[in-house]
Amino acid sequence: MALVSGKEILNKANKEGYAVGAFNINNMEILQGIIKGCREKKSPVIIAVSEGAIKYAGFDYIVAMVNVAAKENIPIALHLDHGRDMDIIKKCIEGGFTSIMIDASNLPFEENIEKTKKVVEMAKPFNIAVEAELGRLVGIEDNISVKERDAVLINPDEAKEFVKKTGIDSLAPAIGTSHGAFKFKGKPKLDFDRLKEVKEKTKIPLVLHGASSVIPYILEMVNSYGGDLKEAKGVPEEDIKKAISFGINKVNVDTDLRLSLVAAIRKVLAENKKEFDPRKILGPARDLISEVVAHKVELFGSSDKA
Ligand code: TD3
Ligand code: ZN
Repeated sequence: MALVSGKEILNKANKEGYAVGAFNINNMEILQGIIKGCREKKSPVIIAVSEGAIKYAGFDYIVAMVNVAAKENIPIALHLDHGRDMDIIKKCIEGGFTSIMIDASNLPFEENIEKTKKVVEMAKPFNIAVEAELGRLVGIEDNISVKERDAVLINPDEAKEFVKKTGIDSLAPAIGTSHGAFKFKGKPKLDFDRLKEVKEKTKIPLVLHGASSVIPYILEMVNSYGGDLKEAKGVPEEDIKKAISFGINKVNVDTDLRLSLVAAIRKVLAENKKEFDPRKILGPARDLISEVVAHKVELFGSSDKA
């Protein structure tokens, strides 16, 4: 199969009420781990690449690797995550990506609309899906006031206007998650009422950023083999399920893959002080990533949707 447009993958998920994982890659082992997990579960998948990952691995390496992965018998989209630089966005659109996120959420509302509209126009002739973001990605906890909440999270009426004016294919609403391994100090609290309202007002595929769970057994592994990430906390799996039931169709995961990779590497190195074969060090990391990804796509409901 050739790479598939993100539109195709997400419109089907929206129609049938499940979510597809968007997993970030930086190297070959992470990509192979993701693909193995999805192949086993017969799940479609979105391979997400940040501007930083493009700088790290090189644009041509990323595109070539993901095109090799696309020979698999499952639908795979190649997605630019948090695109901010118009030169990189242009390069991705012309260079074989099938999905683009334009992240202008740091700009004032009208400027976000203008910049997003430009990217929608650029992507249109290529049938590339465009995702944009509204609100700020900050962790929301139990004790936050309504006023504070309204100041940072997505406004459902603005969401409706934004979708209408830009013509985007999917929207990432800020509803209380954040990136990284330290999402909440207290009890996590996603704003599900807001999410529900955004879905009712826009009806398009919605994207949950900052959706890693910081899986307890992986964190335990990191900490018990020499790591020090004691206070790490992510989005509980039941909250992910709930978010999907309220209209999330794309779940972004990077941190859980990073933690899995590091947990496995730490274990091998701690248990085998004489080991220096990269295959013995990175192989178990790749295996653990595929195990975690297989578990996630089951949770997201995309198994057997390939
Ligand atoms: O866009 N991403 C991936 C890049 C974030 C940097 O880790 C996400 O929304 C996933 O967030 P996370 O940190 O929860 O995996
Ligand atoms: Zn994100």
